[in-house]
Amino acid sequence: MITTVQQHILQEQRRFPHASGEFSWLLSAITLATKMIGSKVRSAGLTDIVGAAGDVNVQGEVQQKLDVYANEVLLHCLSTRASVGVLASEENEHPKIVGHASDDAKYAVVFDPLDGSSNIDVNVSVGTTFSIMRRPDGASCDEPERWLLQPGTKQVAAGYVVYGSSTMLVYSVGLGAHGFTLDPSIGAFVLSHPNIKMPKQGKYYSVNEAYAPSFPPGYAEYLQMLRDGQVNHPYSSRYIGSMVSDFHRTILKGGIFLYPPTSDNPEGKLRVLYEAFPIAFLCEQAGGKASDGTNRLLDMQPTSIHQRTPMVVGSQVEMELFEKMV
Ligand code: AHM
Ligand code: MG
Repeated sequence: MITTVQQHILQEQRRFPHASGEFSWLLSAITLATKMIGSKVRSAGLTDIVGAAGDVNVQGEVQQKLDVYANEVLLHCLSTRASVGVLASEENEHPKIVGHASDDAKYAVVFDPLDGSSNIDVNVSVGTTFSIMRRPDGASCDEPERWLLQPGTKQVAAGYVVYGSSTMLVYSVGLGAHGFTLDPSIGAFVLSHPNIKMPKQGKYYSVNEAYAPSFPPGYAEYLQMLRDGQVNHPYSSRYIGSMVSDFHRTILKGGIFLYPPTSDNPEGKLRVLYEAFPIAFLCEQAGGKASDGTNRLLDMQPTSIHQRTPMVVGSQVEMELFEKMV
């Protein structure tokens, strides 16, 4: 028997006594949009869509870069859901207050429409990340910051889609992390990885080692210990440079992914709201741990929409050693 993501969301919703169904309707906007994005990503080499936004193609049409397309699709699909009042994207400086944001809109959605998009030109996997927050009591439509700037523990749902050798969606509403693989023959995300549990320990660490000289104290020694086999076995490294793909491997195989502060990015590179929070949420839901380098990442109280943070996520064994050493 197959379970589609739509069925799965409805089943999860039944566990909440007052569920109205509008939340599953909201999530269906994300599955629709990501299927549209996935389809464009699949044909990226064929359709002139690779390259800089604003270039004019042979038909004289202005080309749209894939990340611009992905952003527009998500904004459009989510704007049609009456439960959504505020949208924020990596691609837009300011949040969008949705036109019909009547007084009953309940949710804010934040996303990175196409993370790792510099990898598209060379046919490497990219992804979409998203997080959903509930509107705080009394927050009006013209104060979107109040909707958005909440600690990661307040996420009501989060997830990512990885456009890899297959397209996969991993999401959580706080009842475990579940993975779905897009079956292109029927156009549906089908449950393939129920209740993902990250192994307690993995074999790989994942970090951009070119920046190692500027990592804060402790990081170099920590990575050395992993390499030396001082933690049960010697580690190998894997770094795609596409966070969703690097994390997807980590959640399935265990290990650790780090984006520490560096001299170029002293606050880290990844964005709190739509990159770090959803990944940290899924990591914890799968039994792993997530840190901002010092504290539990999900406890962070963001102060601006595009704020960055150092990020370290992974399996229990690696994370506990990290907390001790760094
Ligand atoms: P982007 O949102 O501009 O695509 O940047 C985020 C990406 C992540 O996917 C990845 O983990 C990181 O940048 C890689 O950065 P670096 O090249 O500095 O290692
Ligand atoms: Mg990004």
